[in-house]
Amino acid sequence: RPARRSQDAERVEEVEEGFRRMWRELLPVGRYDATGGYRRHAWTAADGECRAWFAEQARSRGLTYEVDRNGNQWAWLGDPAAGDAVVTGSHLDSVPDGGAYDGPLGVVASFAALDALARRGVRPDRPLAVVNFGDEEGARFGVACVGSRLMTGILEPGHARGLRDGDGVLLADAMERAGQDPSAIGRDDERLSRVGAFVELHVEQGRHLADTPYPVGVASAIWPHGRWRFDFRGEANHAGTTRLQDRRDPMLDYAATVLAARERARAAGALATFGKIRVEPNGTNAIASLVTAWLDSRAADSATLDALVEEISAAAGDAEITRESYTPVVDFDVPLRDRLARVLGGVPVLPTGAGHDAGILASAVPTAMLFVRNPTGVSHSPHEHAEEPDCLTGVAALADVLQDLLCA
Ligand code: HGY
Ligand code: MN
Ligand code: MN
Ligand code: MN
Repeated sequence: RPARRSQDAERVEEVEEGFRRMWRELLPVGRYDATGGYRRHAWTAADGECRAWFAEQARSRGLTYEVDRNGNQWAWLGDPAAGDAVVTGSHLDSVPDGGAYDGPLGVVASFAALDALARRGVRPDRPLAVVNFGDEEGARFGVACVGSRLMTGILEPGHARGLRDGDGVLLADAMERAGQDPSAIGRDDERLSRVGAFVELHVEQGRHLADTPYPVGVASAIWPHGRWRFDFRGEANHAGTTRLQDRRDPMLDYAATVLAARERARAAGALATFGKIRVEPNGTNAIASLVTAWLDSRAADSATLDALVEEISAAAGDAEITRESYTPVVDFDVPLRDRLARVLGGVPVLPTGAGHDAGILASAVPTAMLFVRNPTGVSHSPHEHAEEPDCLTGVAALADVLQDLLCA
């Protein structure tokens, strides 16, 4: 009995060491020294390094490695074509100056969970895959979850190819330069039909678990959310000679809209954020000719969200407004999420305002999410954090869930 226990402890120790090794390997990739945050934008060199790391994880475990038509990476245990696969994973790209955990924790935990299953001697009856969805954050081309949206047909391939980054580079060209054929992107029913269930582990981006004794929770729903571009037009002129009454300064309309968004969101019990702007000509001593600002808005239900964006738009005067993306409410598969909560012995089930590839996959296959406790709730910031013991509990929880799904 004691001998058995120490063998089990050794196996757990090996899995945990593997987790730490993978974490150490990824930590320097795309790190921005000034802040300690990450810039791993889709189809950049840093993203390429993350993708090479993923391919190496697959190779070193003897898994079958594939890149799908939409640039998502897959590592398969078992026959990919057998069908009814259990798939786990997340993303490796980041927001500008993002944290280390948002995305990578789910991918690293997925490989570590596979290691745990191997050490437990689990022989799956179904294929099992780890996936890295491409361009989850949409930090470069503006639309989030590009890889999963293309695969499920939610994003039209022609529209995706035509998206441009801040330097005017087409998504199609960026993909091509990274070795991915942009003419092949689009809905991938064949691949989707192989997936029986998808489970994404993610660091919690909020404080639901922070004040509980639970290091892991299960997601119930994702708030509806979207992105809108506001173009406020004015007239460039000299800052030192143009009388105030003669100016057409779009910065004023922009500022008024930001304040209105804050006030209307507060009144609606919802969220509205202007986190990115572009100003032309962007000179200190010139009145702006154009302010482009991006609104990210989210609410518990779509009626509230739609009404809020309507009100903010009304406050924006004659700004030109373009909806760039919209994700309706996601209710995760109830039998699957109940099953996860049961396997984990009754953990909190919580909603989130953050978007995920799991939210996109949920439209096509039974999907669930696990959240790992975030002690501060901070995310999309270099200060994002999760305690290592909580991450390791997440790995064990994911392994338990996968084992249950694979062997039942
Ligand atoms: O923006 C989001 O909600 C996500 O983290 N992609
Ligand atoms: Mn994120
Ligand atoms: Mn994420
Ligand atoms: Mn001058």
